[in-house]
Amino acid sequence: KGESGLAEVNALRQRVGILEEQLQRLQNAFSQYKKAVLFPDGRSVGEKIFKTAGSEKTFQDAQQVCTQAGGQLPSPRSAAENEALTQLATAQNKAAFLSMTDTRKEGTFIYPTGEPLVYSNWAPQEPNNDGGSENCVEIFPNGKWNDKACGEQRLVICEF
Ligand code: 289
Ligand code: CA
Repeated sequence: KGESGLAEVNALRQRVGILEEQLQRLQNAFSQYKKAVLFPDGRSVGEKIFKTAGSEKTFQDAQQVCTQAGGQLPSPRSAAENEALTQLATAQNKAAFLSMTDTRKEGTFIYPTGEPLVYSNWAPQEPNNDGGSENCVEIFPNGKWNDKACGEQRLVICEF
């Protein structure tokens, strides 16, 4: 009984050792893939990945591009996420659309889920609903936000 118990423990130790090696190999491969996928137009922040294809589209078309790719337009929920988007906009020297809109209720910006903003980084005097028709949000290369007409063409960045 005692001897067979020891044999079982040793067999389990060997299996754990093999699993640890396999996990290490997977971690190394994953880290390599992340670097390749993020170079040069992606950023990883927490569990989110932001990536731009470099093209400029209206809000509706940008939304379609992102959902088609299995992602969505970016919803920065923290300064760290906003900074990651800022780096992409700066690299392209272009303003990009964010996901949020105030179409349902003027002045109340919400995420596509309907949830109100948990973070914002408006430029001074914004949002101002200029001309009475600015229901979308752009992020400038300096990271500040402006409400903007959804029909304008802006850099497409998707969140995954
Ligand atoms: O059409 C008006 C926009 O281009 C922007 O013009 C000015 O920069 C500011 O009034 C902005 O708020 C506005 O979105
Ligand atoms: Ca504005």
